[in-house]
Amino acid sequence: MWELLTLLMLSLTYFFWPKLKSRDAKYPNSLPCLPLVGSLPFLPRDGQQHLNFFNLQKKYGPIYSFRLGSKTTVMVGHYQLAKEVLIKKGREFSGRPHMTTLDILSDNQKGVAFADHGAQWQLHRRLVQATFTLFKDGSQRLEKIICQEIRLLCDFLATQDGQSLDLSEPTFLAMTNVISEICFSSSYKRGDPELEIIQRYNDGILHALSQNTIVDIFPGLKVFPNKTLKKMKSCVKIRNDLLNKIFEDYKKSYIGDSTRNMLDLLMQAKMNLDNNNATSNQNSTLLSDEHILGTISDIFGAGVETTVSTIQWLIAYLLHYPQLMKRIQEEIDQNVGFNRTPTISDRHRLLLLEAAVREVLRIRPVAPLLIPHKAIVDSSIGDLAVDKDTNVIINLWALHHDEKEWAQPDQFRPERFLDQTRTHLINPSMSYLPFGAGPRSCLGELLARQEIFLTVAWMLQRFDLDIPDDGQLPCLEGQLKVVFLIKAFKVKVKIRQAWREAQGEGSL
Ligand code: STR
Repeated sequence: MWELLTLLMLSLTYFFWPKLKSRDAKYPNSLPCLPLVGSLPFLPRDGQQHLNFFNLQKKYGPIYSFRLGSKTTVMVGHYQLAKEVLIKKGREFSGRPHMTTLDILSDNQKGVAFADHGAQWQLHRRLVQATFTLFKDGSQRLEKIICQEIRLLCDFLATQDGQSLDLSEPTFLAMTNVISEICFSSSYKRGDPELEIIQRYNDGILHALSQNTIVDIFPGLKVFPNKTLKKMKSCVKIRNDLLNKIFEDYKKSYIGDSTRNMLDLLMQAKMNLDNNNATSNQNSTLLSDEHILGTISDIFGAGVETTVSTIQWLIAYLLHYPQLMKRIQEEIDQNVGFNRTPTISDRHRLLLLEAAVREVLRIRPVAPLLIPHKAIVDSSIGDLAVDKDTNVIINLWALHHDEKEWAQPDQFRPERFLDQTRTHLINPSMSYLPFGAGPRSCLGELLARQEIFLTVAWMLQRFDLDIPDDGQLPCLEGQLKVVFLIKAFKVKVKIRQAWREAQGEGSL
């Protein structure tokens, strides 16, 4: 009996013990590991993930690893190593791991954000990039589309003069419309019931992703009922139904002769592939309806939640530092005045505002742990070996809060991004990658930077933003739901006296 049990234990240990690889290769420091469960018992469960992983650096150094189930994950928390992963060896680390929740969200790695390295990901990434070039200039100029939506947003805020409201709602409408113009050349009117559906499934998806479900660690467990997976599935279904309907309606009127938006580009690419590959069907499957939907839904999801969140964070910090808000308003008054609205070319003039945008992307990065990467070949980071199929997570939070790189990293100080004379923007540290870098870098960086800058510039030109009468300041702690979200808060919106006076005198 005992012999049998010992034999069983030994063979279990053999199968689940981290395999010892090549004898001389040095691997990253590892958290303790037990058979079967790996490092699970040694990983902190409470509190913010990115902070926990940052704290573990004190004990294990800037790069360390842990095992969950049968998967090894390497955590990287220093910019030199992070740049090696993202840029220098970007291709080698451009894979994406399968994760149960993300596989549901991406319909098994379709689309761009969560698709593994390969022909499909590359094609779709290129098509999204091509879409953004459609909006470079002319009547469809990105700036024009953004300003059109911000104008509506500000006109709405003017109707709320003196009231306290949650700005995320009207901002959500504006940003959804910008992305909807880019994807389908269409937009929503305030109050359209579809907006509420989008808002609800976005919240549901983000919530489900924040649950670190056990099935992502032990995928075998997904056969059992699980609340988070159920919620994810239902939200994804609602989203797919909604986007599919837009897609089907669009197809009915599509004649294939225009390229105005992302859906046009995707459908045209599909037709070209179909025509060229009459014999082999290989390539056109990369652009099946499901694949097209995958990419559209990634862009739709990524384009809204991220920007709305950053604008919210920036406004929250400005409420905490009213002096700074005043100075930004003075800068706008001096450089833009009241006879015209701010444009993207004002980024060279509104330095304090631009510095504040950069600082908020540092202190509250949109995705503090980016999206997990995966080594697609045997590789290395620094002088440490990393085997094929190892997951690699970049702790952007650690980079942005590195005390060696940032003086008092927990303080919001836009001046860091300005030179001594405050007349030039500078890059104070290399330890700063708010949009990632390399082959997986953010596709929407340009769009996001324009949206954030313009929205806040327009708002501050026209309104004073204040804490509501109950004196409640926004909480700056945040909650990691893939996107690092701020807790909802209200802002009192007042039309500026100077604006009123300028309006009275005519112009604009
Ligand atoms: C937000 C909620 C939603 O409805 C759909 C998506 C899919 C794309 C996700 C997006 C999410 C959150 C932000 C992500 C984006 C892809 C790239 C972006 C994760 C979950 C970032 O890396 C910040």
